[in-house]
Amino acid sequence: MKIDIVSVFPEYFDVLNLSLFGKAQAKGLVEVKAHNLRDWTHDVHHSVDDTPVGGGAGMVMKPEVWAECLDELLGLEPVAAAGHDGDGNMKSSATDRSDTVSDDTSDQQSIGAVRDEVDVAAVDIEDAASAPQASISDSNGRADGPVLIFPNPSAPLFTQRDATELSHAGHLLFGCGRYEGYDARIPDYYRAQGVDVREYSIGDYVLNGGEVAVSVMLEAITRLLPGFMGNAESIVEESYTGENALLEHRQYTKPAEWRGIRVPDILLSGDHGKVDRFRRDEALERTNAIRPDLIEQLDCAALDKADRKT
Ligand code: 6GU
Repeated sequence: MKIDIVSVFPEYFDVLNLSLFGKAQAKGLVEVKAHNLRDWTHDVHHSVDDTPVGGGAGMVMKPEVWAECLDELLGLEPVAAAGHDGDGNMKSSATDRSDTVSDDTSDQQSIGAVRDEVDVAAVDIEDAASAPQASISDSNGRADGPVLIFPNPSAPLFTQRDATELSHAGHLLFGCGRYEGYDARIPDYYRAQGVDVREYSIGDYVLNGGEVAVSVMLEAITRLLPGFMGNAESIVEESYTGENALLEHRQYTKPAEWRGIRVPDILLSGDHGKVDRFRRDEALERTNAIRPDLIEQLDCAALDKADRKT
């Protein structure tokens, strides 16, 4: 799986060289590269943001810089090509447009030229709210097309279902927003180009930027890759997986009694049927108490006869 991450703090992802993720890279399971968005700027200040149109607090990430970066990483033809080489120097091309190298960022200069050519799809909010957002269309392995993912606190929740689906992709490209977010035309534009674009929130709280959210999604996705984890079974049995997503039962190890607290006797009985039943009951009870929303989503057909009594 090829993974590109774009951020104004690419060093944040240095931790990916450690631990399980580092081993997965060494094994060739994943190939990760964190890019600095500012490498695609052309102005002396390397600016990536501007004030919100319509007013309001904070800054919004500019579409032009993102577009040059994403066009390149997605392997799309550059539209308004003011290129650059690896040293950040300008590389002139026949299609250079003076406005892309200017520090001036008036509204008319945004992606007007691009917008004229592309019928930006109207995004249906109802559709966006109902997961999955799209489908990675392959039956038995990697999909070819890249998936472009933007963390966004105002987007649908990222779930285990999304992690599972994305673990089948061949190329993931994460775009980390900072400040108050990114220009909404960026995802719209790439969707209109036929790119599989996802926007996800990781929970109902506010973070300063997309970096932490991307780390969370990346770990949830890559640990599902065959060979990533030592023990494949530990993946199957966990919470939120499978048709029947319940919180997991509680776990104990030896000794049977510790500081006066005993492990439940049934777990010591050696009767696997009883142990399974005990664990299943506990999973149902705990889910009902802690996450009743998960019980509501349960498929009734997935409950067995014994479950109905509890
Ligand atoms: Cl994806 N981004 C930010 N900035 N904050 C968040 C989030 C994402 N998900 C929850 N909070």
